[in-house]
Amino acid sequence: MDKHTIDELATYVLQAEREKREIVKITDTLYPNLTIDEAYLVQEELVTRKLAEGLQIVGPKMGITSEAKMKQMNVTDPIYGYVFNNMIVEEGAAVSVEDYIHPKVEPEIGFVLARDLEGPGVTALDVLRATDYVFPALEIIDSRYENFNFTLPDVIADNTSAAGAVFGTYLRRPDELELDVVGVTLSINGEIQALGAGAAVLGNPANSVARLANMLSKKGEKVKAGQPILTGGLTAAVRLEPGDYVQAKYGGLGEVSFFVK
Ligand code: 0L1
Ligand code: MG
Repeated sequence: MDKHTIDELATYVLQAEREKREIVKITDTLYPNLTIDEAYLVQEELVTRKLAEGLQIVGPKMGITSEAKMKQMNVTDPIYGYVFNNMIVEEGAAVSVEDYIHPKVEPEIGFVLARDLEGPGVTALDVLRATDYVFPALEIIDSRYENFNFTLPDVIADNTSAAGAVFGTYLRRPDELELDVVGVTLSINGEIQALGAGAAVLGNPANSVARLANMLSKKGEKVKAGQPILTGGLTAAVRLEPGDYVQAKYGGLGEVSFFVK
C-alpha cells in the first residue's frame, strides 16, 4: 500500500472521529481489499497524527478477545489499538453522548506491568509474574462506521473503536485473584444488562496481555511497564443513552462507574 493511500484512509477515519459522524466502512468501496497488515499501517498513521497534535498514548487496548466475537468475525487473533489521554473519563464523572457517534460500554480488567514485556514467546505466566496490579475498567467504544458494521481490517484502521476509558481505583495484585473466574455485572441505572467473567477474555485476561506482547514484537515493540492495558470486554457491549448511570461490579475487584448526559 502506498503512502498516499495510507494517508487518505487515515484522514477518512480521523475526520469521522473529529466530526462525530458515521462513515461507510473502508472495505465497502474505498479500499475493498484492505488487509490486516495494511490496516495496521493506517492505524499507525492515525496514531502518528494524534501524537503530532500533542495527544499522548495512555496505554494499549485489546479487542475481539472473546471466542464468540472471534468466531463471528472468522478470525483466530485478537486486535489491538491505543487509548489516548483525551479519551480518559474520571471515575464517577459524566460523559455526554454528544461527544460520540453511537457509544457503547463494556467492562474490562485492566493490567499495569511492573516491567516491560517483549515477545515473541510471552506466556500468561510471564504476564502474571510481570504484573504490578490489576484494576476494574469500563471501555467506551464508538466505531466510526455505520451501525458498528465493519470487517476486521476496517476496525483495526479505526483504532479498534477506541473512544473512552474509565479506570477504577480498586487495585489488586494478580495473585490475590483467580482472574478467569472473576465475575462482573454491568448495570445501567441499577438494572443488570450483561454479565460475564474473566475467562471470556481468551480464557484469562493474562492471555490477552501475552498476545499483545507477541503481536507487538512483530514490529519490534513491547508492552511497557506502568501503562494501563485494557485486555478486552468481559461481556457484550451495551449502548449508552443520556441519563444512564453505568456501573460495573466485579467479584473481588471492586467496581467502577460513570454517568451519561
Ligand atoms: O474493545 C473492543 O473489543 C472493541 C473492538 C472493536 C469491536 C467493536 O467496536 O465492537
Ligand atoms: Mg474493549
